[in-house]
Amino acid sequence: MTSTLGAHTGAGIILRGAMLLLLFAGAPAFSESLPNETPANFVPRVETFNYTQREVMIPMRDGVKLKTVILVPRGAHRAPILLTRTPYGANSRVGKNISAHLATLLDNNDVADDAVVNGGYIRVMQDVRGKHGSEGDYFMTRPLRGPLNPADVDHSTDTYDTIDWLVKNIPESNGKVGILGISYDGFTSLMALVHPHPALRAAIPINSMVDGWMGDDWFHKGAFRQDSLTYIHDQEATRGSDISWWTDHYDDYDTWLSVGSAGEMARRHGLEQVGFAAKLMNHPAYDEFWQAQALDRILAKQNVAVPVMLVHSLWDQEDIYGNIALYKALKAQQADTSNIYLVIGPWFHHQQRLDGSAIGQIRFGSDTAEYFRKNLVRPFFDHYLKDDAPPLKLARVTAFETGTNRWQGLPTWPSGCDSGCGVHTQKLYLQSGGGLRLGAAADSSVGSRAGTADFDAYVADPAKPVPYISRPIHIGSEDGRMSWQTWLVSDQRNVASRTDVLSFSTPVLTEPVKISGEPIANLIASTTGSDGDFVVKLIDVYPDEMGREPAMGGYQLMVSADILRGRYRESFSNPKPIPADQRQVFRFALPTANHVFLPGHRIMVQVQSSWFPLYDRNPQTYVENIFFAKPGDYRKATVKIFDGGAATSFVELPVVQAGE
Ligand code: PG9
Repeated sequence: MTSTLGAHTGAGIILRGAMLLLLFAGAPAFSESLPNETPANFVPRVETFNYTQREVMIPMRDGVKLKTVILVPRGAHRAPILLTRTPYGANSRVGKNISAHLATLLDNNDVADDAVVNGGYIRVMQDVRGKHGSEGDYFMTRPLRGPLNPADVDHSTDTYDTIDWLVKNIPESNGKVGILGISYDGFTSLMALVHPHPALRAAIPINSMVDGWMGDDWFHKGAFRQDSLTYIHDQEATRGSDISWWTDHYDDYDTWLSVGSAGEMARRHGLEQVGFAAKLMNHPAYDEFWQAQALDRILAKQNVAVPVMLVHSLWDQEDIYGNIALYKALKAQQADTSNIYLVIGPWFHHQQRLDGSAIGQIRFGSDTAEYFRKNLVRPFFDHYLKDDAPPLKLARVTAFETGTNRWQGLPTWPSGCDSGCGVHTQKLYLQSGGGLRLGAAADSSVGSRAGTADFDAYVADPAKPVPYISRPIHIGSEDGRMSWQTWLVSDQRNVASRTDVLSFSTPVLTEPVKISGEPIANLIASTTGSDGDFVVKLIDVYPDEMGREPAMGGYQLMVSADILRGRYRESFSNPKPIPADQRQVFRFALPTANHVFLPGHRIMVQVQSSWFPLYDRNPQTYVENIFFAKPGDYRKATVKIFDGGAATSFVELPVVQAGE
């Protein structure tokens, strides 16, 4: 039955086909007759737009052309130019919403939106060489010409050549250029300050990558930030960043633990094919490779004459080190720093372009990012770039004080306050059994548990490292769990009761304790291993109950925290094994804070030996290069933190005292 029907049906098709052929006999074949529906060049109708968009390839001194997108507000005349140079795609930097209105185009995407939209600036975004639409070769945060870059070009020359072209080829401009950008684009903004073009009149580098080893993207004081591998993979595998990192677990904790070392993870993802991964893994210590490209060192040797506003985020999950380090270096080494401004805000990395009212559950009482864009960015650029140069009424340092949630205008950093205040180091002593005491020298009889021990101890097991946020860790997800942006404010109670995390806390405060600057950890510790990591977290513990914000009762907010790889305790460039079971000093600075611990709160310090998988695990057995540690190298160690007796661990707090 089926086969008869099939035969019949087939014959019917053949018959109909023959009739159709007869019908069209004499007509030319389809492919010859129909024009392509896609024109060779479609011309978008943009006459109603309130801006024009030009895309140009700007030639550099070596002939390489860089793709550049130029947005000119309609009617612009003698308008200054704001430039951003990026490896992330000039087109995607321009704006998410294709719109006839510049405001909609830039909305939620650009720190300069207020200046451009309301101030009439020309906005320019450029792909750095080797990425996206630009020609040439790519090198990760390409170092300046010299031993690390034998070519004749670098970001400083490319910015120079770009600015030279812009001021000669944009007739609507007034010939003055400002540069700005966040993170990598902050790094390129800083590079523009080396032998700057005379038309470059102002710069706002935000959350810049300054020193990838000491405390920005790649390492923090020797401990490797494993997500760097995913970044390097996506960034360097292709010009267009169109191959993405893969995972094989939902929980990043499992993904990284199942593989072993970071070097093994790199191998499994084919990272030997990209240039930067090998460079990074072959330089685990702070050697000449890192020192020679650290921008704070480089710029402090130059004279930074272009007015600069350095912008720092207090909870920057990527580049919490760089801009403050650069500010300190310039203040210490440059004779005239009257052009150097500093802004410190309560933000995560790149939050300045978003809503700045809160990070996660921590609220700041107002949109601090909008304040920054409107009251700091815009007047700064207007003053230095506009023809009429409106006066600038801006403090040298504008800092947001967390805890009290208020902006401060300060003469320098750290200075405590406008006048009548001073920053003094006060020691916060760890006390046996979990106490913490501010001020007076340690008293060996105080807090010692039954007078028997002058230490607290834990077993650090590389097979069960301390998670940096609660599991499952899936930071890329949009499912409402802890995100990468907010993790630095995550509640530390999620690890406080682990047996490999020590918590020390003051009694409830009756007076506010205000700190401005970098706390410095001074751990006196021993380990049964021959290497080990030390994480120190300074925490604001909220009152047990919080009235209008009930979910904040007892919240443990990290105010400042960092890690030190123990082998670098004496020298960042010359690692040394830790002698087993001998007290050693582990002294290291934590990131800048500007915080008031309010009455009713407590100050807490937590100490632990892993922060996983954010940082690679220390095998706790000294090996030449931890990137290539073998499974057998990872061993448990008993760590003692000395917190009683004559030599007691402490944290130096930069306490602001009023009335001096
Ligand atoms: N923090 C990122 C980065 C900067 C420089 C090098 C590598 C990564 C960024 O957000 O651009």
